[in-house]
Amino acid sequence: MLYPQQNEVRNLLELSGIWDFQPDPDGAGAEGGWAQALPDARPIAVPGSWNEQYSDLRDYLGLCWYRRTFCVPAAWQGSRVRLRVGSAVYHAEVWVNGQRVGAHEGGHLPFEFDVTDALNWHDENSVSIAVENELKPTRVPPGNVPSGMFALMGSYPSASYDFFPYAGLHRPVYLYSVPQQHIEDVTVTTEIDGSTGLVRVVVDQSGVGGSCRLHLKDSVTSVEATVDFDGGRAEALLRVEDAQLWAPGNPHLYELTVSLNDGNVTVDRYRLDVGIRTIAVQGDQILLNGEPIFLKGFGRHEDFAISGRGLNLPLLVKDYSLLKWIGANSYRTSHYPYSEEEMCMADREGILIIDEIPAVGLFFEDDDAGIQTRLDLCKTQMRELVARDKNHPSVIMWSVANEPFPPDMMKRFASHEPMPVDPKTTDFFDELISLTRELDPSRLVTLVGVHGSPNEWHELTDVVCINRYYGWYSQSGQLDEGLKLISAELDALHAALGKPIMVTEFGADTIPGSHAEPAEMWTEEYQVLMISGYLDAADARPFVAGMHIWNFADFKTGQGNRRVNGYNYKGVFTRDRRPKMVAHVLRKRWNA
Ligand code: BDP
Repeated sequence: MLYPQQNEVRNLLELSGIWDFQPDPDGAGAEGGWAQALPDARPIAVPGSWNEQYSDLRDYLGLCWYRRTFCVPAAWQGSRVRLRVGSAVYHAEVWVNGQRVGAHEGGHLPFEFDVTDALNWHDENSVSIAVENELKPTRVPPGNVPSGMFALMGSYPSASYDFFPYAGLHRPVYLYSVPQQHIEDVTVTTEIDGSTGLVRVVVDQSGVGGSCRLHLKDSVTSVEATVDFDGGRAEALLRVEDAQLWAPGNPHLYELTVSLNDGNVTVDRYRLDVGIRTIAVQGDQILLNGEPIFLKGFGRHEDFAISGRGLNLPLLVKDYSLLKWIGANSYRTSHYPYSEEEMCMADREGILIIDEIPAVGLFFEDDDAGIQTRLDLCKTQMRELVARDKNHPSVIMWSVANEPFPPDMMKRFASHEPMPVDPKTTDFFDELISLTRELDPSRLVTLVGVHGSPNEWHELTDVVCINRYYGWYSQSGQLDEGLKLISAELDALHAALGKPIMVTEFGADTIPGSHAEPAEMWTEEYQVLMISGYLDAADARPFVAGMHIWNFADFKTGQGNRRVNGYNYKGVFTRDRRPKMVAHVLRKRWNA
């Protein structure tokens, strides 16, 4: 799915801004009744989360209506016009001029509808979007799950995950035009042959016939090819001699221009950045461009005061500057896809991404129909994510889930030995991982396991990713004991699985300004000792291919007896991006 673009042929109108807005707890606007007009509208910012903009809506996750008007430039007549929503959490239904144009389930991923036939060309138009984020066990991520860990912890609102269930239109809304015959999709994959970069480009168009001109260039290179469409598809291999490879430290990007030609006339055009790089696993190492790479970085969140989970561009720039400052080379989009603007920034700044679907808090205790519903949703989300992010060189690995809970979770928490798991759960991930590999054979696939996650699940993946909190949730206050256990478990996992291992989460809640000697839980000293201890354990084991600290910054959660102020305080930075003591320790270590 191509990101909308303004160029010589295509046009773009961003509809972000202040919209009319009204909560609809009783469903009074049902069947699109409120798509004509909102009876008692108040203003709201798009993008943004409604929970941060109005006190009475902080915990409200039911239906809300967004509405605004716009005019379409006359020059767009004759084109196809699409309405594109970057992210609506969790379910959205869309009307243009009172006419229903479609619906989408699942947050954090873009969707679009062709609205050409619903538009007024000589008058104002309206768009209405009804959004709700009700927490239900059969959604991904689930909520209001009656049993299991999250039910026990009793967090409010009752999400099955440890971050605030922000709701609303979180990313820009665009109206854009494409010509009648247009480029529908472009897929780029790269390989390396000696000093030559091989760039395979597949172009899909809406019609048939015509030719496709490809031009790949940077300041020294210019490679061109023209190929005829075979039906709706054209395919070419571009050879770049003395290619500059894309990698952290030198994230070199070439610009690819794709032109759809009918005879001598260019009917459509699309440009995208291309990074030439390969990613693979060999034995117990991750190889980027054929060389071992160690992933240093974080799990993160899209989270900030007032903007909530809404796209916040100054925050995005600030976070990348801090990632550079501290010497990180990677992060995971825990626990949902981040904005496309984030992915472009990662390409440009040379940050490696583990790209995760919103499959957090998966469980297996309900009936087969419930499990199947979640599997189908996970598959849809993976299809949508790969379609969105397949051309980003920064994305090196897909993550199919974070911490799915095996059925006998409580026993597993107590045990330090691997326990066999119900094969139906392994089949679930086998199906999801096989689909992911089919969708994109060029990248790695992982599943991020909770303490006690079965080896059978990790056997399915390219890289073993585990989240561990020895010294925090278990062995509390006994770091030495905790560090012995993480070391022993890393060795056992390596002996059993023989693959690269990453610890994708480890960390300690830390109240900034809290100190103790000797170190105690919640102090800055304890965070320093815990994170340093885990990093030392990894350094002593060459099969550990990466360490991601939980979390980059403090973030908002629901209310619960383990979450002071409704925050998770495991950030290396505070929520307003001030460094805690450990940030300086990491900066020295990662820049050494
Ligand atoms: C892990 C989860 C993460 C939590 C973290 C924590 O993957 O979302 O925020 O624990 O408890 O289990 O801090």
